[in-house]
Amino acid sequence: MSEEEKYIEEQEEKNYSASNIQVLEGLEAVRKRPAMYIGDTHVKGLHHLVSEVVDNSIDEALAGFCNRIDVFIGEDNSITVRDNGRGIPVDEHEKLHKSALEVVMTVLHAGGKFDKGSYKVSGGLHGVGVSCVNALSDYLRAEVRRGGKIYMQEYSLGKPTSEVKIIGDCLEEEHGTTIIFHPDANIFSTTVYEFDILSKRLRDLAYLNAGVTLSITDLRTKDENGNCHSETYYSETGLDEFVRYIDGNKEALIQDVIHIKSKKGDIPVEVAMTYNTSFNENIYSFVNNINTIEGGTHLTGFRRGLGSTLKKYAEDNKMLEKAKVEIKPEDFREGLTAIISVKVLEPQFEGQTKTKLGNTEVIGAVETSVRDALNTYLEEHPNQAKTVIEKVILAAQARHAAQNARLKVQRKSPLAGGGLPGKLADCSSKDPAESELFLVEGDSAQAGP
Ligand code: 0RA
Repeated sequence: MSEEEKYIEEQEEKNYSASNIQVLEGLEAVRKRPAMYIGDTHVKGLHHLVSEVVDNSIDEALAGFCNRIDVFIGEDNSITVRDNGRGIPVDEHEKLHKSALEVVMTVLHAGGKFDKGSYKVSGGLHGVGVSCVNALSDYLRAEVRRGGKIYMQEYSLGKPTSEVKIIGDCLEEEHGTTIIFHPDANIFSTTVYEFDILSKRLRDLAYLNAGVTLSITDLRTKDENGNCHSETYYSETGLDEFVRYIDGNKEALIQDVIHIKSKKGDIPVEVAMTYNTSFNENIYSFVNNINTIEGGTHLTGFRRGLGSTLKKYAEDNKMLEKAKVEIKPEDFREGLTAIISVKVLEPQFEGQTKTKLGNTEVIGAVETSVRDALNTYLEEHPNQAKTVIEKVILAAQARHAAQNARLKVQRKSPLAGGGLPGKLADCSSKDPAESELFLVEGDSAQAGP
């Protein structure tokens, strides 16, 4: 048995769960229990393979080495992801004595192994690296442009079918990685890619990573002019444009998108927010570019920062005296559209779909970032501040009116079975103006864009 096989066997005996794979593991484990690594083996898991590869390219962009990622859906439903990052290293791996390219492609490892200290998207949700995609593909080809040479290796079911070969020269300044893979029909219930699922993910990534161009081309389709269906996404300002995109043609309450960008400790926090005249709350949150649809500590921090800052501003400026109603946390969010994006080195994902951030240190990081930046904005924009506070008060008053109306109807309803006891009914119809102003911490989840 080789050193590597021994090591892998040792690790497998320890039976690591997907959440704490910190060490090398054989790709056989991925083929045995694919759902554990990519969520499921249906439409979602199939598309997740593309995300996994693209996320590696995004990591290169986050590290500052890549600004272009192109995706192609092939006629046979193969996927090509091409980036202009540094290119996967091809030199010999210290311990395993083979090309680093082969190690990256054939050994399962958690993110951050090579580049400790960077915010690896691929260390995120199911982030088990591109080797996982390799394990679940009946064919994969990796091409690397680096140092004036083009390197290539091919694989099937995660195993190399060729050496790492030099297949040509490129310009010295050219660099990048191209991964071509075809999903294994023995694993997936469908191997047909949907353009819209992939394009939506790439669009989100463009907004979340300002300055990176992402494109998708569907080589299966041709229009009457012989052109393939293709979309290119690029955002100059990132989250600001994301918020404007989400609001579409809703009527703006304030013209500005408030942009908050700071770093608390080692947690970069970015928020963009605005208000429209609707009654809906629209908050999307991301951790390491992953849409946390169940919310979590970053969302809690945002709500606290927003609520406490607006409340204090309104109190300090004596704007609440005429409100005569209690204001609840959700009143601060009526008509709000916001994107919260944080980067966390070791994210803990919890919840039913593992899309709820659990790291408690993130609450304070987001809360103080939001409080500081929002305070500055309110001080500098008194007119907008007044408009927002007035909307908050209106939301509270409307909520009270609706509640009172509901109670009235319920008391009159024969279904109430003789109605509520007189005392309780009296109590609940008490003038809301007499009740105290208070803040309750809400904890409802959010939906994806
Ligand atoms: C390991 C180490 C480095 C980069 C990558 C992997 C890498 C992986 C992928 C997958 C798709 N595109 C990629 N680009 C880069 C660090 C590179 C270095 O230190 O030179």
